Amino acid sequence: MATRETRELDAVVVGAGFAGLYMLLQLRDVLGLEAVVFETGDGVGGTWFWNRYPGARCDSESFYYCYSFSEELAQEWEWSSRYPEQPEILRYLNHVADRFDLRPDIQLETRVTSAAFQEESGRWRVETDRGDVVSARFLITAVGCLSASNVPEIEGLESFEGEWYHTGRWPHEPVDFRGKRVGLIGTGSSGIQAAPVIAAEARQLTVFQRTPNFTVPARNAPLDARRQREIKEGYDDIWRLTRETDGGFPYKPVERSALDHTKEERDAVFEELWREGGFKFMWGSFRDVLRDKKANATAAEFIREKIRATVKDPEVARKLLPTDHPYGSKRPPIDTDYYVTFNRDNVTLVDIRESPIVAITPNGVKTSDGHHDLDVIVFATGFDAMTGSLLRIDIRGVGGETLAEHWEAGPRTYLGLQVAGFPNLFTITGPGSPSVLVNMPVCIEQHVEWIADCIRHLRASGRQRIEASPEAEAEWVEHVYEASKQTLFWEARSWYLGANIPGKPRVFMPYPGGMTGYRARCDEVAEKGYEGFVLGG
Ligand code: N01
Repeated sequence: MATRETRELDAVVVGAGFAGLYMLLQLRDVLGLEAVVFETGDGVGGTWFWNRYPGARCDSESFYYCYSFSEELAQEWEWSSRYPEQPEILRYLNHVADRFDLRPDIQLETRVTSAAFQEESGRWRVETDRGDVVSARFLITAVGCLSASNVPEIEGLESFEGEWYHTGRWPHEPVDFRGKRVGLIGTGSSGIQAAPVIAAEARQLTVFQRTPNFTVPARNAPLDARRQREIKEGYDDIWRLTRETDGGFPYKPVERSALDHTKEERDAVFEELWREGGFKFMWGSFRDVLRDKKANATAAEFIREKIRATVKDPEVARKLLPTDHPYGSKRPPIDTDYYVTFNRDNVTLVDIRESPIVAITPNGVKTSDGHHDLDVIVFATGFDAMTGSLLRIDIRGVGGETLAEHWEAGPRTYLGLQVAGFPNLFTITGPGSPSVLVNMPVCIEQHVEWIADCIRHLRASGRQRIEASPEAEAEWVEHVYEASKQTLFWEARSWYLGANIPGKPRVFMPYPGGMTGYRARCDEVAEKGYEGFVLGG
């Protein structure tokens, strides 16, 4: 394990979530390197360690929201339900850490504070808040795309006399809402999962909504023995499909266009998928829902009709109707009983576009048209996505340039894997990679394996250094921008664009060109001797 003296290692991995655990396994057990993982939390699990809020569960289905690299692991692990709750996913990741004996090389409760590239040695000097100083050839970030939680600066928060929490930094001890008046700020995926669960327990729930969201029912259910068997027997097919599809989902892409069908025909398709539940509504309905405004409008209107039909009070229903962005241009949530929650007597919806939050007071939230008395405030206000978790580490590359300086006008990477001027730094699911637009474990495994192959290649060819060229980086940044222009993503103020963080540059951060093309491009780059990278040493 790491000590407080300077250690010489082959690699440092930052973060022990899905990405960090598998990266360690590849580095240590496949490549035979000496590596350490530094993890801030006092347990492994990353996102699934921190996001313990009520109702937190995966909104991808369990049978493909997991690792595929070990068939034995897949065969022996049994998911209880279609969408497992956060504790079950955390148990899975702990099982992985134990099963592959990863813990001896993971140092918990340790935040990496700085990493500086040493030009003379070609190594990274990494420091932590526990006083560790490590020298490593490779620095690999596995910090997660949605890890730097965003608590908005609202005047008076420090004066609030009740309890307040952020969904992404939820306490380990249960939070007791019984008999309490709870304010929930934010209606993204987290808020939409949390609202029904809090409403069922609290005396009163007040939901402060800035942007109404489109959400589709999850239809969670236990996995019965027959389904368990199908999943295990289907291992090869499932994972082949996830590698062949743009979203990393094991569903064959649909060919039909929403515009070639009558409203009745379209609605029949949407209705069937609404009943089935989950992301398939988006991927498996019509091929152009996410690409064509008119096609998108048909799905959006179908969901709005569902809201009108579900929510009894027409004024509340009106407030819940999303009208200012296309469906899917913000990351679409999946819910369990979200809209129906607004029929409860103990739930109030406050539209903070109509009556903005003015301040937090010692006993609640003051809006432009009144005061809401609260005992607890839950911020479901999201994250400084994709860049926040990297930029809070003081990372310095060649010539002492900081990553913050390099990314002043928005993140710049080559393939989302490397940054020009930061040799031997790899960013798993970094900005510029499909990452958050794709089933995460699929793109994590692709990155980890690509990075491991790259390091293997370097060692086999006697090289010690790899760095994205500024030209390749510039071309990739342009390519990501051009690909994003073909989509509807620019039509929303979303965290994909950094629009949720005041002052953050508006850059479309993930790569929207699809996982299959992206995977092929990464493979081609490697086959061509790491085209676009400069290899040295
Ligand atoms: O965060 P969000 P999230 N005042 O940014 C509002 C993943 N995830 O934690 O839309 C008032 O989506 C904000 O309003 P607006 C998933 O990728 C996965 O919910 O910006 N309100 C919005 O309503 C997801 O996309 C799972 O106008 C403010 C909300 O807060 C990502 O994490 C579960 C505000 C933030 O929504 C983030 O989701 C949960 C302010 N100052 C999350 N600032 C799975 O199940 C922000 N808001 C796998």
